Amino acid sequence: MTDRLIDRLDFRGIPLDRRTLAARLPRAALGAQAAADAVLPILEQVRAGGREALLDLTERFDGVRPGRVFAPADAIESAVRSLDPATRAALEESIARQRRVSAAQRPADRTTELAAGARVTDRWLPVERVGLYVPGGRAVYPSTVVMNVVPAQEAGVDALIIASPPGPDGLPHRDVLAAAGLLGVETILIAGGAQAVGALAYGFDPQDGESLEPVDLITGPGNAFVAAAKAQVRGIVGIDAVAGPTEIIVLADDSAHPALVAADLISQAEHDPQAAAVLVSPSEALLQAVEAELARQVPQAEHHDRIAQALAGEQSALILVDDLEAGIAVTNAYAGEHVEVMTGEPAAVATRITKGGAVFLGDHSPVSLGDYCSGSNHVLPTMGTAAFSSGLGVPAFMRRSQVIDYDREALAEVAGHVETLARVEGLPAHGAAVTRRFGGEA
Ligand code: HSO
Ligand code: ZN
Repeated sequence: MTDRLIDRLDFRGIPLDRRTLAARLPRAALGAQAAADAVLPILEQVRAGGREALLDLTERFDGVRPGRVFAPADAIESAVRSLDPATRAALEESIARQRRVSAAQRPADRTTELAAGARVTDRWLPVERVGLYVPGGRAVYPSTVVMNVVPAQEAGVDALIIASPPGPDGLPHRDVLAAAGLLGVETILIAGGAQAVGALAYGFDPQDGESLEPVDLITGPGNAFVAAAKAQVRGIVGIDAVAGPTEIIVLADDSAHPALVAADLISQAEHDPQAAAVLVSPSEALLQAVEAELARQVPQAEHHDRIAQALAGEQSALILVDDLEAGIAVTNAYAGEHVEVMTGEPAAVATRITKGGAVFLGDHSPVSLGDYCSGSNHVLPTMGTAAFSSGLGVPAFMRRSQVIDYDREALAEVAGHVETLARVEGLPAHGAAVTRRFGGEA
């Protein structure tokens, strides 16, 4: 940390290759090992001890021992009933927009006819059972319930289990219950942290009338322990991603409004002292104006301490580049969770932003719109993983399996090639399995 509000980095004149940029880009080294070590015994305790262990761990980490591990139906119903009308309307709008975009993502089965009687079909199937982690703690995220549940439903997932830690009343936050209720999710596991991830991955035997079948996939954001636990159970179950703190990178030129750029950087810094806020610009004047705006806006923000910490952290910076070309290269190398393009002709520039979890164009598409109500999903790849992965959406809740259907003539046509390749690989029984179908011995 420095005395500055936010670091200034000068990238003018440097080579823009991957290795140089990777070494210079502002990114915190997260101490994943400590969290990994901490979650191992917790996962083992849940695996071995089932429901009782889950209750013990909830008592230890959340300071409350719920009477049951699943939220009762009447608690969910009452949370929906007591939603204030504006919150309900906002959630319903968020759900409706998320549902329209999700429905459009449903992949279609596709059959390729390779020859007469030779067909391969790519068949998409939903994951059967999904556990959705919804964090508690510093912020309450009913919006995250929407972002996880809606694409899962549109994918056709059979069973959805939400896991979320209890507050002092022994239940997940009312707004989380209410969002689940609005979406028709009935199974809510009252558990957070690594213990919740363990319970979803391993399930538990019946005890006091409550049991859980293991899930196939766990999605949703969480703190370092949740992320470490997800990384640990990956392979036993699927996971969406190992999510890090939220990040925003803004690519802006002189045409950008400094007050808006600053407001957007602050909006994501508000999440977490570890959140990353990065601005890349070829305009020294813009960087200065944004810095002045930050100095003006941060003290006015309710969560100014957290925001100031996030901006002052090594993960945040204002970066000066030679020109827009260099700005695009730096932005792609960063591969941020959220990328805002605040330049002239943002749509044209954005076609060249090839690495970003979600890309927000121009003055009227702020990240906070995407967090709640754009129709896009806010569960997005962090820490540069946008280079090889996608945010949550319908495909994340589906699997593709291929169906192979050849008739006799079609098989005869390629039989010789199969036999040749089998011979080349020293696997003659492979060739024989084909030869036999035509009355031959291998
Ligand atoms: N910006 C967060 C999501 C969120 N924001 C939830 C508000 N609530 C990570 O994309
Ligand atoms: Zn946000």
